[in-house]
Amino acid sequence: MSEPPVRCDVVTIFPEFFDSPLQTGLLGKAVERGLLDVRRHDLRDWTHDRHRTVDDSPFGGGAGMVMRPEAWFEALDDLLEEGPARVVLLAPDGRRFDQRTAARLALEPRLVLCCGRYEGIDERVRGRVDEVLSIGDFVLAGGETAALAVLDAIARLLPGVMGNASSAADESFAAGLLEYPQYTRPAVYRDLEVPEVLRSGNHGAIARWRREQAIERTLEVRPDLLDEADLTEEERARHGLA
Ligand code: JBZ
Repeated sequence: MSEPPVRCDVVTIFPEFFDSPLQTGLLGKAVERGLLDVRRHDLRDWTHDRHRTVDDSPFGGGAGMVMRPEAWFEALDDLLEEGPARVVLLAPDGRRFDQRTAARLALEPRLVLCCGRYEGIDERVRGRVDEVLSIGDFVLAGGETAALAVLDAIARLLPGVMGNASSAADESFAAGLLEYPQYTRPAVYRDLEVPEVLRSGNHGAIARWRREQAIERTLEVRPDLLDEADLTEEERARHGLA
C-alpha cells in the first residue's frame, strides 16, 4: 500500500456532482481524515472559447455528440506535469471494474479519473490514458457515477478508513462468494424467525451454516463467481461443481 493519502484528480464537466458523496459516509470520512485526497477539476477550465465548448458532432455522422480532444489533452498535460499518475478513463467499453481492480488501484499513490459525457470521447484521448474501466453492463449518462463507485471501493480499502470488522467482509469477497444471510434483533418479528443455529451459541455450527448459505446463495444468483471461488474439493463435489 502506498503511503496515505492516495491522491485522486477527477476531471469532469460536473465537479459538483461529487459534492454530497465526498462529504457523506465512509467516503466523506476518508476525505475528512485526509486519507484520500480528492481534487476535482472542471474540464471546461481547459477550453479557450467563450462558450467553453467540450463537445462536437461526430466525424462520419451519426447521432449525439462526442467530446473533443483538446481540453482533455491539455488537462492531462497540466495534471501530469505535477507528477506521475495512473490515468483511468471511465467509459462503457472499458474493462469491468471489480474488487481486484479496486485493490490494485488502492496501491497507486495517484490516480487521474477521467469522466466522459455525451456519446463518447474522441478516440485520440485513449492514447493518453493507462486504462479504461466500466462499472457494468448498463447505460449511464456519464462517467461520474462510475468514478464515484471506483472512489468508494478504493476508499474503504485504504488503511485507517475502516475498522477491522471490514477486513472480514473483504476476505469473504476475496474468497469469491456472496455474503451469507445476516440477522439481528428481534429474534422473532411478525412470525419471521431468525434461524435457530445463529442463536445456538455453537460457533462451529454457525460458521458451517454461514459457509453453506454463502455457497447456496452464490450458486443461486451468481454461479459465474464459483469458477474462481475459493472452495474445497469436498464443497465442489457436494454442490455438483467441477
Ligand atoms: C460507464 C460518455 O460517458 C460515459 C457514458 C457511459 C458510461 C461511462 C461514461 S462509464 N458508462 C460504465 O462504467 O459503465
